[in-house]
Amino acid sequence: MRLTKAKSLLLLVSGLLLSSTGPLVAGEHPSETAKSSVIRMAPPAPVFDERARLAELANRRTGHMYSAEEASQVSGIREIWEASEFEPFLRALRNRQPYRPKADKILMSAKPAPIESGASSGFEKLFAAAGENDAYIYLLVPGMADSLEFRQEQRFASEWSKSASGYSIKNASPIFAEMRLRKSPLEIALLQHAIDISTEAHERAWVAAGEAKWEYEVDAQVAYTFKLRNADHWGYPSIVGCGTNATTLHYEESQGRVTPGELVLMDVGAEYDHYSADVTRTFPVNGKFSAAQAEIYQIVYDAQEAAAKVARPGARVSDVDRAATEVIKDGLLKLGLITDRNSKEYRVWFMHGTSHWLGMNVHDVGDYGTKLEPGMVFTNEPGIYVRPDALDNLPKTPENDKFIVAVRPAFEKYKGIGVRIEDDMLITPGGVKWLTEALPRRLSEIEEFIPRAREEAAR
Ligand SMILES: [Mn+2]
Repeated sequence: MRLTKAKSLLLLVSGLLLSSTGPLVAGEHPSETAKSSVIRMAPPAPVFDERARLAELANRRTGHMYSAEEASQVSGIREIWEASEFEPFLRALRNRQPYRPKADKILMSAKPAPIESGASSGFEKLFAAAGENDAYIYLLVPGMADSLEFRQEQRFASEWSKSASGYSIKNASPIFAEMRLRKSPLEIALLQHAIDISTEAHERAWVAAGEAKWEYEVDAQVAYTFKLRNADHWGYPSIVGCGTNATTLHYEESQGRVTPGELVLMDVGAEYDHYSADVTRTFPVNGKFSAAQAEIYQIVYDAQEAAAKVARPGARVSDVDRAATEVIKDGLLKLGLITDRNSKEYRVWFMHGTSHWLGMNVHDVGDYGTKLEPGMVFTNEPGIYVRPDALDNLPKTPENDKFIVAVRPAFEKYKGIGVRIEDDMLITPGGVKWLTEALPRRLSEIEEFIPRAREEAAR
């Protein structure tokens, strides 16, 4: 079966949507998938019925080159001109001159062309607003200066604001961010496929870690699986850290030893057709958690469970974060790694947030104050990191001296253990769906899976 994989480029500066498409053969599955295996092979890529895809595209601005009629239907905009009219149009606006292209440059219009003499030009209200400095031009202009991606728009905005035109530039990015927060069924299918590829990558890496001497050998299984399953790329640089390297949040070097008895923290996610997975597991090299490793692991696992319980329509990401954090605090207090659960002490061991939006970017756009709605996707990723230098790096204060003395015995016991578990969560009408549920997560499941998969690989 053949399918066109749409690659789209949106260019908003002209007010027109331009898109380019490239063909891709998909749907037919690589031969290796047919075999039954302990490792969960990614299922075939989603193939969309052409009519369903077009219907979908009528609702989402991706991939398809719109006809003027389709563009009008989607946007409600009833005036559509050739992009070449952009410059003369803006020049006229600046001079408060009504402007209308020649008939052959008008792709769609609600008005007759040209403007009849004596008739209203339709520009009176706009020019009046500009006269009051109350007219706006919307562009994608991110806050950061010198953006590579939006250089054209930024240049335009800076040129435009040099003259007192009465029109000010407004950033359209929040409008797009708002649209990207809620995923359609098609977007969710693509995201799920990125997650399925990532699941297979994790499982292959767990098998390889049994024989590997170096972290990059484990990492190589991830790169291999992404290629094997036709992922675009990784969604973000892979993190594969063994032992104390697991306590470094953005450890991307993969240059360390793989040592039996240690844990490996793997935060890897594929990107497929623009959608990125974001998945972390922490597993024992030899397949069996030590008692101390298991204690830390179980707290992080319980924190995830608590976070998932409060994730439902109407809740906020901050509620999810709070639920996970409370469990982490209780656990750290019990282990003796903090002395006061009502303080910020837990931040020494859990120094990042629990969640971020997920979609076309691994840290997707969107307002974190938004109430959760069906179709929103975010990560659930608590962690505990007992960095060997954590206590040395605390500012020298009397409070910290007391804290260090109090937690020293527990610190010595858990030193060098880093655990993060990260799953991708879709809000549904009834609560939440774990898009990453196929990848073993419970401690006993991981301990059961690893020897079985390694045995199969050895056969
Ligand atoms: Mn993440």
